[in-house]
Amino acid sequence: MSHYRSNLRDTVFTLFEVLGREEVLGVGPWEDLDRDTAEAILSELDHLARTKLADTFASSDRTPPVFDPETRTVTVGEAFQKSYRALLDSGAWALELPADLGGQPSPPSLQWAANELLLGSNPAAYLYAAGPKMAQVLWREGTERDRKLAQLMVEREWAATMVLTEPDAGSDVGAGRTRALPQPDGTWHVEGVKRFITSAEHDLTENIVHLVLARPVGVEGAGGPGTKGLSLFLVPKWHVDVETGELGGRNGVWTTALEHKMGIKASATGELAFGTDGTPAVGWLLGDVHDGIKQMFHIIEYARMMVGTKAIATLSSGYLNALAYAKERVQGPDLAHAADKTAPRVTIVHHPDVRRSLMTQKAGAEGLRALVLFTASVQDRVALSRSQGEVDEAAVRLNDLLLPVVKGYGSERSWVLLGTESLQTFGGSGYVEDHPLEQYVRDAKIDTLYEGTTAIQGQDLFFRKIVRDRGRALGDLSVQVQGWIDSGAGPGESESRLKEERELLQTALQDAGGIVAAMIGDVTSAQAPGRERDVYLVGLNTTRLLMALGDVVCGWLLLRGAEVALARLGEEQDPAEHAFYEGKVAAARWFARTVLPRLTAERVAAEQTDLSVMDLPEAAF
Ligand code: ST9
Ligand code: FAD
Repeated sequence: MSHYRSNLRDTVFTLFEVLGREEVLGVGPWEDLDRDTAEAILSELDHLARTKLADTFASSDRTPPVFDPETRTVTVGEAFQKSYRALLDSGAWALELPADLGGQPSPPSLQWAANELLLGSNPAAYLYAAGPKMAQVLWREGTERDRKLAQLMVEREWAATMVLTEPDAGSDVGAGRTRALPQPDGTWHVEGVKRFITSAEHDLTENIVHLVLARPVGVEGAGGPGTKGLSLFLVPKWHVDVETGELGGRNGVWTTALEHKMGIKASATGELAFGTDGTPAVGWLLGDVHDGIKQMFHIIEYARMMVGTKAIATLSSGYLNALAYAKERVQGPDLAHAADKTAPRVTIVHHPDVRRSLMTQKAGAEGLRALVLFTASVQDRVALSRSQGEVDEAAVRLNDLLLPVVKGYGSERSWVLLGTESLQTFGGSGYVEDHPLEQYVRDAKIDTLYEGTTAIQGQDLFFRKIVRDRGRALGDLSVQVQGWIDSGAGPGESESRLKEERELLQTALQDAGGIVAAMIGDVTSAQAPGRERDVYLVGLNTTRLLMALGDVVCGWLLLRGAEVALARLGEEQDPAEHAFYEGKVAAARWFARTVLPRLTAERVAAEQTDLSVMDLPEAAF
């Protein structure tokens, strides 16, 4: 039995019945796609996910890649290699590449629907297979030379890494000390040590191209302090002649150790030393321009969406595994007959507390899926306008606003629900290796950490995506949510119009607005002389706002789904479809009634925030 339980029915429902994605199929760069083809692609990838990808999820956790300190190489298990091969052979990566780089372009909404399946079934394989996708950045930002390298990365399926973190530069990327020295032939010698690098070394591909942030030295106008002084260098593991594709000697970049981690053990995370053993680590400056952090953020933005999607994919499978167990496991009597010691024992799905837990998981997983696919549908707008040589500014801003929510809120909610609810449903059996939950919980923890911790996502959301944006994207989103609430006004049955739930959403929207207003007040007062410390009040609430906004968006999207489902329930349905739509309505109502009211307390907490915790001496902690 596959560990991975997908929910393609919900994906198709969200994509087409709620978000109307047919709209973008058959249009512009996606003129060759229609709904049937899109569904066929998803169905094929779903099969791959549940079979060849899922097959090695557990075994590669138990026998992770091995580092040989003598040769400084990493060996990935043979079985895992098969999953990796199957993933590349599926061509799923091509959905994300432009046609001129060997891709078969598709709308981001379809890409992220597909990625959920791949990330949920075998996230490590997905990470190793990122090379052809990363080639896109070279293709977009690079010189002719870089573009040739990009083509090789795609044609020869080379791996790639994103290399930012150093021992003293994690969240604070701008503290990085790795340097790059210009050479007379136009290349650069990179010197320094990076740590925690995903796919740093392995034997899955003939070459690995490292995309490295380093600080150029002795170059006028470049290499200053902070992130703006960083440039992006392409440092291949093996030297390569980009004209012929021929590999040369070994470049001076070596993995010096692998981390022993809590989870995602199949994904090799290594320390990378550049130019430390006497051989220079030769690199090229991407695009021959010193614009490293901006170039790297093209990858980071993608990777933040990816990490959020990985998190919810795991939660969804965790929930469906828990549901299957709850339908089989017999334990205890029905609560209504508990006084009768001879009452028949029932499956645990009969117990109110198990139902509470299952519905919390279902609403969480389906709400987060809707958040990912809604964000991806905004990316459809961005990509479509770009393909016409235009920029849909409003869509760009809205996507920017939603990215920290997908990554930060998505990963936090997923990890907590996986641990407190999905694993819990199994009782002690959840804690042992017979079921995938113990691995899910270990593997999903990383999602709140890499690609910027939750704290970083909260700050990004408030300072960059709200304050710096002057609230435009947030205003646009609020108008959309308010529009949906108002669309239910007027005569008609309150039941079918979700009247009570609209009121709950209205209150939640106002509460989230209240949190924003309190924070804007604090950020404004911090501008006044002597009030600089008021910015701490903001810092105490950024994570709270991230979570509150996520709740509002998920609540809204679930309710939009419930509205569609209610309409379908009025039609003739086969029993499975009827049950599906009933479940959609139930999950949305559950979320509105049990999650959204909590935002009122969050607003009060935000409004009452003071500086006492900042005034407290460290010794008192
Ligand atoms: C990691 C990898 O953890 C883990 C998973 C491995 C995944 C590998 C495979 C992934 C698949 C990849 C496929 C690729 C496909 C690509 C397709 C794409 C075509 N948005 O605020 P400032 C920029 S890796 C955009 O002053 P500080 C911007 O240029 C490690 N840009 O920051 C800005 O200039 P301006 C991950 C942003 O105080 C400039 O930065 N590590 C954004 O200097 C400076 O901004 C982290 O994520 C943004 N949201 O530095 C580090 N924000 O303002 C987390 C900034 O003029 N730390 N820029 O526009 C942070 O993010 C910090 O906030 C900081 C602060 C470093 C940005
Ligand atoms: P720190 O930055 O030291 O943070 C410690 C704590 O302090 C966190 O809770 C953080 O939220 C908080 N904190 C820090 N600064 C602030 C602040 N200004 N305000 C509020 N709170 C703050 N990096 C790469 O470059 N490439 C990779 O491929 C890669 N893969 C990884 C794979 C794994 C398995 C792991 C564990 C890490 C990986 N990373 C990678 C590194 C990862 O991105 C960093 O670990 C992450 O950005 C956090 O940095 P740090 O670990 O140094 O924590």
